[in-house]
Amino acid sequence: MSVDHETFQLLKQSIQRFVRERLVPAEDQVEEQDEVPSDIIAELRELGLFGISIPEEYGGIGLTMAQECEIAYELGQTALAFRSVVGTNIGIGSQGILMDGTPEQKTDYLPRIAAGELVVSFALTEPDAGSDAASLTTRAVADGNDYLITGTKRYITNAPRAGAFTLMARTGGPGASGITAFIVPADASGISLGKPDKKMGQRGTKTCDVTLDHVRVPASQIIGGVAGRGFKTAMKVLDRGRLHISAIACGMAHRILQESVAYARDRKQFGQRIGDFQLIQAMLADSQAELLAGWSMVKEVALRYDAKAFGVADANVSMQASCAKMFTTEMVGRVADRGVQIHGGAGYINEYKVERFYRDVRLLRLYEGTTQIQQMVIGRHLIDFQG
Ligand code: COS
Repeated sequence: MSVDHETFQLLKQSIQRFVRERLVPAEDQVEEQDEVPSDIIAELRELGLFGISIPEEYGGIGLTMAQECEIAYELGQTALAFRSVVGTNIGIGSQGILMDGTPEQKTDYLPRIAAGELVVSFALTEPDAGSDAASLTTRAVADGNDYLITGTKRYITNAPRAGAFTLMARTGGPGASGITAFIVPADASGISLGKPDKKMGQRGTKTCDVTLDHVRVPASQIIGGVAGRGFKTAMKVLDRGRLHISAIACGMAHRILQESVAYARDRKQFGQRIGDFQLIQAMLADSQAELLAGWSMVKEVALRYDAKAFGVADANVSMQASCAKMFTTEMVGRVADRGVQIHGGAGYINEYKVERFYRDVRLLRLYEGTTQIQQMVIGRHLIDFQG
């Protein structure tokens, strides 16, 4: 699955133009209204952005991971709420179905997901199961040919927009092997949504609790049709998601650096541009070098990901995806911090973009696995596998 170089360049240029001409000018509106306007969501759909990672045979664009990261880099250069609208369809919501779903599940769901007709969310996290995902307690109990699912899922991105959830629930005993992945329609009886979460940043993104009370789903909704494989599906999805987030982090670092350079050229103190002071240049240089390091890492790991059979677990690539996620999300935190510092007091004022980007990027170090979880994945790999 890949798109030829020329077609890809045209797609990338159209996304670059869309980000610059349509999304960047709408950032203030999203920040003020805490909502991505519906006409922009329609345009994201027309551009095919919901389906970039889904193969052409299912109606998507079928980008490789390396290509997807380049698009994510572009989308990272504006308020992260726009990316979030399409993010679960591109990544964590759809990929479990694509990697491990039955042929029927793929033909039934993927074309609608790719078209953006169906928004799909990933429901793994629970009130008492965050980093320790294998301890989740949402229960799916067999009842004839169905399962009855009961439990609460927390911080579920796009839940208020979702038409379906790829949801991990326990069908067996404790630990990872007792977990099964289901596709659960959002309108199933017994599902209720919590109040929208009030977050530190990323205004316009939609997250909330999803509570399931004896939600009946047929056994045919088990991803791949086999119980007990859900944890591995979730981990493979997260490996991929972590690379996508790494590319977003680099795109955002690029934008913050641009904002910082523009301010440093414009702002005058002590009779000259602050950008002419070496202490300001040092901060800009550190950010530029770290961005280049992070982006080089993401591109390299994405190529290695593509070199493996799609969806097949590879401990080495998982470890490298964690390296990329850890480095780039910490990197953008430092870039944002320097961005605020370069802006001085103005950097603490909401009308300057760096103030909100500083809040927005804080989440990147938390979701799809905290930095400490990435360290654990890397550390364990070195101790257990490295020759
Ligand atoms: N790909 C495929 N399989 C994987 C895998 C991966 N990346 N990582 C682990 N597995 C498999 C293991 O091989 C193991 O299989 P076996 O029992 O057959 O050996 C099984 O899954 C359990 O793995 P492990 O013992 O490593 O599980 P742990 O409970 O120790 O958890 C971590 C591993 C901590 C890495 C996992 O829980 C995790 O990623 N937590 C963070 C969750 C997260 O990112 N949440 C964000 C919410 S979504 S926005």
